[in-house]
Amino acid sequence: MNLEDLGWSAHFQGQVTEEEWPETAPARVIRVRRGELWLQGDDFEHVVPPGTDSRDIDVDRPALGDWFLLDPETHQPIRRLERKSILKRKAPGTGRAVQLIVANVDVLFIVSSCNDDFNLARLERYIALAFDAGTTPVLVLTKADLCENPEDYAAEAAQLGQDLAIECIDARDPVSSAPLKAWCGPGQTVALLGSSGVGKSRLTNTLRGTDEQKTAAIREVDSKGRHTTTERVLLPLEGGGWIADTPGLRELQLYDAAEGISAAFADIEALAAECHFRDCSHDVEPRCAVTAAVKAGTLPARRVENYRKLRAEEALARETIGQRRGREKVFSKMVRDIDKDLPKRG
Ligand SMILES: Nc1nc2c(ncn2[C@@H]2O[C@H](COP(=O)(O)OP(=O)(O)OP(=O)(O)O)[C@@H](O)[C@H]2O)c(=O)[nH]1
Ligand SMILES: [Mg+2]
Ligand SMILES: [Zn+2]
Repeated sequence: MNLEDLGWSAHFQGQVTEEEWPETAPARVIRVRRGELWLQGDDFEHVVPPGTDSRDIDVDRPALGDWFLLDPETHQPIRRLERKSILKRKAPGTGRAVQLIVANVDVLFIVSSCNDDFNLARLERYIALAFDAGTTPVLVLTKADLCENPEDYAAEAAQLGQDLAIECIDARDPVSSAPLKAWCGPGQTVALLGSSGVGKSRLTNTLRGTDEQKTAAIREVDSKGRHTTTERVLLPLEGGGWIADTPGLRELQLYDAAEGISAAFADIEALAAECHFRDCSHDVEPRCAVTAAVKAGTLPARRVENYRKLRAEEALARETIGQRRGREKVFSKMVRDIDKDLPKRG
């Protein structure tokens, strides 16, 4: 396996000095299993045991897809290279923890099915997530074969962005899934995200021509998946790219994603620039270009509502991040002051 096939590029090479290069072996995290990091180098594999670092807010923790420089003899990690992109979300629950999903992804396949799973507001979250990470979103609508009108789903999804790539497929069928190969070229890293049961693992298998990833039929009563995939893994594609299969997400709460939200709602932000009031909330204000577009029927009210909701969530999260930083500052000053009071040693 050569490093380019693993996704190595000028972005990473540029972070390694000439002196350092002969003294290190680069390797990529291809599996995260109960805190263990499985590293793949050009001619070796190495497993790093779970770290003791339990800081839950730390975005510097290792993630699937990360690149490390290792000691060429012992294969111990020396340092992690700066990421090209990181897909992250607020960890489920009420805490403030961030969950890192996959690093160094080029293209995000946002997978949903042409059934009850399909939800525009949720798709908008995924699109914001993709843009925030600096990856290209592709909407993959599976189970087109089980649905009479897949084109209706595609047409609805087209509201979500003019240049958005949308593919309706039967994820079990290599011919139907073939258009997705355009994003899976040599050195490219593609990640799959979506609810449980939408066919992420099935599609992974189809694109790879294997049946390595376990899949399971969804529950008949409510079309919900069974959370079959339980670990994140990066798998090689035939054409030289890599694909990350991930466990289905029950919810997607954005984390520090203001830029992603702006990019996902670029149409609304362009209109907002025309509003009479600079701090217009596009609600009750007069001369609001956004509500005017809704009235004219050129912008769905649903979309504006979700935009406002995501922005409000973001504002709330931001406030607490700020408060937290404030607390940390006070705390570290306290520690310094305590230090000052201690008798000098030696
Ligand atoms: N008919 C049809 N079945 C599909 C399609 N995509 C997936 N399936 C089936 O749907 C079920 C769920 O697929 P999985 O690949 O396990 O779903 P997943 O997204 O990986 O689910 P989790 O691992 O739980 O997150 C399996 O029985 C698949 O064979 C499709 O496009 N058409
Ligand atoms: Mg799966
Ligand atoms: Zn307005």
